[in-house]
Amino acid sequence: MNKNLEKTSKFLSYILRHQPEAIGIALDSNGWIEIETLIMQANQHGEYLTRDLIEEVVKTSDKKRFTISEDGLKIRAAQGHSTKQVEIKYQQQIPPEFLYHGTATRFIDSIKEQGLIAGDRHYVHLSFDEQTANAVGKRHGKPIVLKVKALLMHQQGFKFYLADNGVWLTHTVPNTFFTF
Ligand code: HQG
Repeated sequence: MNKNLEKTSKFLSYILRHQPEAIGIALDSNGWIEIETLIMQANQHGEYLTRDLIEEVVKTSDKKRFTISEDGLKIRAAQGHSTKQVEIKYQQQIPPEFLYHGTATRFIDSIKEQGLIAGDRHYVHLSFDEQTANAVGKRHGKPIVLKVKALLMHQQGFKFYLADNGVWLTHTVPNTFFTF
C-alpha cells in the first residue's frame, strides 16, 4: 500500500472505529456511515478524501479493515471499534479448537493475572492463525503469541463472533483458557 493510501486507511480507522465526532459525523449502531456524508465532512475538516481513494483503500487493505455495503452507499470498519456510537450485532459462531492472540511480552505479567481484556475496544481480538497473531503482537513490541482454547470456552458458554474480515471476537479470555 502506498503512503497516500496508508494515510487514508489510518484516517478511516480513526474515524470509523474511534472518533467519528472528530469530523462531525454519527455512525449508526452497526457502524455504517453514508460514504457521501463521510467524504463531505472529511473535506470540510481538511482531510482530502474521494470515493476513488476510499475504494482503493478498501480493495488494497491487507486485513480487509473496511466493508462497503452491498448497495455501495455506506462504509464501516469491520472490527476494532472503541466508539460508544457503535454496537455491531455480530453473528455468533462456533470457533475452531484454538485461536491465537498476539501481544507484546511487556503485557504478559498483567495478562497472566487478569486474563485477556478488551481495554478500550469492545472485544478481545483473536486470529485464526499464529502468523497473523504474531504480526498483531509486533505492533506493541516484542511479540508473543497466546494459544486460546476457543472451543472449550464456547462449550463453557463464552460467546464468539466472526467479523466481516475474519477476525474473531470475544468479550474476555480468563487466564485458565490460554497457553504460551
Ligand atoms: C493487551 C489490529 C495487559 C492485548 C489487529 C493487546 C487486531 C492486555 C493490547 C485489532 C491485557 C490491546 C486489535 C491485560 C489484553 N493486561 N494488556 N489483562 N489484556 N492486553 O490494539 O488485539 O491493524 O487494542 O494483548 O489486527 O492488539 O488496527 O488490540 O496487546 O485485529 O486494523 O492490550 O487491531 O487491526 O491492544 O489489536 P489493541 P489488539 P488494525
